[in-house]
Amino acid sequence: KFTEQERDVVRAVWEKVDVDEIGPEALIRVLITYPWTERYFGKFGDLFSISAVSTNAKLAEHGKVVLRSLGRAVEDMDNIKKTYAELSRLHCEKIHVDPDNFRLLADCITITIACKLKSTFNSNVQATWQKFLTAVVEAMTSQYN
Ligand code: ZNH
Repeated sequence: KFTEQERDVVRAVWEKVDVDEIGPEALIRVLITYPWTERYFGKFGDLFSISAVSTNAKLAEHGKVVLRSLGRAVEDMDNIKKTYAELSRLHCEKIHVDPDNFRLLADCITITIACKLKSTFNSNVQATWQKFLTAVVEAMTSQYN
């Protein structure tokens, strides 16, 4: 499904990603841009104002968890669906996340990474990275029925 060249591109992007920085930033962008996503994070406390969002430690920690989990897909690009089968079930059955949100998060991750990598994130890199994240989104959606 992925060519050797595409794998190299994805790995090169991932090497430049600081999970502890990009994770919280991307998740905060989701909440700011799509405010209804706050409903999933009620137990993290008050996220209502942007300043509260950007200083919420639990939310930041969760952003790291989500992004770290993306590393598993980078490591095994042939088995992305299998890698996320259990997580997909968890989001469907326990957390009840509307799967449309996976695409929104993926886009916010791409924006956050692009803003960091600047010119390194050229059209070719963007297209390959997007293809990779689309596979992740599909895998996260795979156990919904
Ligand atoms: Zn999620 C959880 C991943 C998306 C919401 N997540 C989680 C976890 C992980 C993840 C790893 C942990 C689990 C355990 O613990 O076991 N996610 C993920 C991924 C993705 C996601 C990979 C894509 C790509 N999520 C998401 C979204 C949302 C969410 C979109 C919404 C909006 N998650 C969530 C929640 C949770 C999770 C709410 C739970 C948290 C707590 O509780 O802590």
